[in-house]
Amino acid sequence: MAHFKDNITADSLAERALFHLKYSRGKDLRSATTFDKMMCFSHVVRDMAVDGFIATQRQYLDTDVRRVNYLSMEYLIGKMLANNVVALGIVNESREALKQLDITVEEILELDVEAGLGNGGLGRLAACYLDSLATMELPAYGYGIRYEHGIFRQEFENGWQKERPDEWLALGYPWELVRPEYTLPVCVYGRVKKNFQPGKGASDVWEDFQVFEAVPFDVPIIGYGVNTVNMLRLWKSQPAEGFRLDVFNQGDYVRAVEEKNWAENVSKVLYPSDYTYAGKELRLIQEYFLASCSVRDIIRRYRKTHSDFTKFAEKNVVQLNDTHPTLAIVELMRVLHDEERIPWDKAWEITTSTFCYTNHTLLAEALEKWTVDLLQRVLPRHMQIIFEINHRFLQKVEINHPGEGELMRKVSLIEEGAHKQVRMANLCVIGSSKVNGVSALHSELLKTETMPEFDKVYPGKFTNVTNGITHRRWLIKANPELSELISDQIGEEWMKDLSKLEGFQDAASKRTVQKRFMEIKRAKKVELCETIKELTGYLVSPDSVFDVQIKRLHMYKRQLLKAMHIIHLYNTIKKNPKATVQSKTFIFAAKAAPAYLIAKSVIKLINTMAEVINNDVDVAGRLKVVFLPDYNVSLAEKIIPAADISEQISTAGLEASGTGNMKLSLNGALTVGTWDGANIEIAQHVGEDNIFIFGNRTEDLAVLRRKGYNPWSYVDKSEDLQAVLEAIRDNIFDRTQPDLFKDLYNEVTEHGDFYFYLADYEEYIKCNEEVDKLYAKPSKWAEKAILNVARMGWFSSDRSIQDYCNDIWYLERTPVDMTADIL
Ligand code: 26V
Repeated sequence: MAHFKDNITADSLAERALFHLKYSRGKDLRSATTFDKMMCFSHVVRDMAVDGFIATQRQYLDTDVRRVNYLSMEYLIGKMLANNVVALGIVNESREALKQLDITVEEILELDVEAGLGNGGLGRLAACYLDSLATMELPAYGYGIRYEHGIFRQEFENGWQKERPDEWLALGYPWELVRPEYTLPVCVYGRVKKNFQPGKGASDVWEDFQVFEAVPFDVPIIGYGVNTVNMLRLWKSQPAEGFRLDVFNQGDYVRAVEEKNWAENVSKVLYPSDYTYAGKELRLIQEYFLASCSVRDIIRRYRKTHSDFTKFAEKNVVQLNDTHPTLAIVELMRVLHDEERIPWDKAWEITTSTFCYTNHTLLAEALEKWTVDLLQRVLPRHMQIIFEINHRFLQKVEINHPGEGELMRKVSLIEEGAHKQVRMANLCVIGSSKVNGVSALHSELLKTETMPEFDKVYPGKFTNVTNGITHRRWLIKANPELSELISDQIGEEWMKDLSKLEGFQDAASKRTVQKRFMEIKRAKKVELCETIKELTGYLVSPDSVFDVQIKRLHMYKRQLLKAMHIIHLYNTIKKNPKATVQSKTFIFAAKAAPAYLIAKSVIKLINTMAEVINNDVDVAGRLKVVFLPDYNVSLAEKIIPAADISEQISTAGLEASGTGNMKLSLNGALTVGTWDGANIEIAQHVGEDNIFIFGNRTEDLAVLRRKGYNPWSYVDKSEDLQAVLEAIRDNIFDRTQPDLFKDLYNEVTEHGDFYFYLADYEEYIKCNEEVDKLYAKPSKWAEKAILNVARMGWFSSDRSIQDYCNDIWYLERTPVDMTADIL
């Protein structure tokens, strides 16, 4: 099939770039900065994407194909230029073309803009899924919010995290296309009036609302080596056109302009606290903003080829990325019932067959519950609809489960109490045809522990889709050297179909391959050393083991347990300066939610430790600690290929899946991990001999909890642990501030050690000793690392998307024909 990059040469790329330099940026080659060149080259690539984009949309329209609409409050897509150049297969042509612009690819890639419109795993997963959907030629739309400020930039001041605004749009974002013609109004506040019409009965009319607008910005998502270019549609809020300042606030012009600003605030900033739900009004409006305009955009598109709603659910599936866009369920009901006048039962049937819901965490503090009061005020008609959904649902439950009052109470959409609340997860389950968790363990716990009543009410609704990652960004792009080694051994088929990576297993025992693998690892470590020097000033050795823990900072992820291990090693050397300790560099990167004080203390502790340990001559050459600031997708792409050890040490049962664990293993890092989330499935795929598993399992912790867990029992029997805890309690790293880390000490002792640090401590230390023993046998180590790479094929997000297609979405592959005359 013809491809839209056919006929692209280095010369034609250079010519187009010079055209954009002149007419998009108003510069000639002499006055152009590196940034200008990056922007104009990105525009050249975007132009190519637009050709594919138009053909793709036309193909979907002409074939009236079933589509998936992925609704997510977060997308962590990271830098796009390199990814797009790889996807279009124009790497060599680009290199050549850029020479004609007197610049290298590396120089312009450095200046590409990182779109950080997400907090962590959930947002990055959405980005990997968009990549797979396009590559697998599936009809898909991503819907999200174009936050003016994405996840905050993290700086350290005296070792403490300081948040700075992310200004990713300040100099212009080359990948978006604004589409003002598809602007939609969004309504909030107001009240509901009963309207009686003779002969027609009563209907509920929402009135006196305030209106603002949603403008879509489309980011093309280019499939790898195919014609498909899907779109990520990001909504920006703005005051409604023709907003009458005099009407809005008579006389006081300045106040009126000020009040007009509230509409701009809706898409102003990403909420940076994952896992802690705060119940803020602006957040609710953001969620409704995404839900409302996305639903109506989907309807608008459907209407191009349909005159009624009978086929709506056949032609559309809407996937809810966690509960954040749940109001989409209610919004679709409102449009179908109130605006389209479809009877309730029919509207409900269409709605529930359209939606599906993915749960991403079992942590209670992340569960979204909006108070009835707030919902009533912001979205009065939606609150009524929620009550009606609940009423009808409970009636059915009563019939099928008579007398089960406790079950009724648990499945109700409304949590009773002083302040009644709407349980968004319950609304998702009731309003969806399928509900999935993100790893085998997590899905099982969701079904049996968190929502067993719903499993009883809806047998068969709960299912699992284990997360995956796109190997195109996380291997081909991030680690071209390792990719080349793989291709030398097994050819290039694996790039298209990661399950083919299996073939690389046979090379694991070959000395020559092991040697090349370790050389590549070292080269990636040398590159990272340079980055570490730039970011922290610390010099670390590529000959030390790189032990990596990179993820959001959360107590359940237990960065503090890693810190305790480091203190243990430090104490060991200080006590016996001749002790043989494997030379290691501990690398952390993590953002803490701005209000999560104890998490911020962990950052301060590790930074304080780093300063002492990295300057202590007694441990020189053996221990180094670095905390890299401002963890984001681009930094992950530099760290992951250089990692020897991947720390995945969450409290069992609490990490829904993890995806960093997959990226690290795919790049040949050995996992040190608990029996949690996708670690379990990684162990099953790479083999338990090729992973380091330690600690209490979910069921062990259940027993400990039941019996009454006492962290002190571990302290009493271990002098080593006592010394580690005292080091934290007394802050041996800075005696001038002895109380600094009392909260951390209390967390794992006095306050009950909610996350079982002490219960897992001893096994963790022993496990790390096993790691060192293995590292002392380089050939064995290399073999296991290579086996990790070779056996990770199953964790491609292509496989996850295939699972979604088979069990949940039922989409058809829709190749895009470029031969037709499109322009
Ligand atoms: C929750 C909340 C609560 C309300 C305020 C804003 C906010 C923002 C994000 C979240 C989501 C936290 C859930 C999350 O990111 N879960 C992670 O999802 C990954 C992808 O499935 C998975 O690999 C991680 O294990 C899981 O922690």
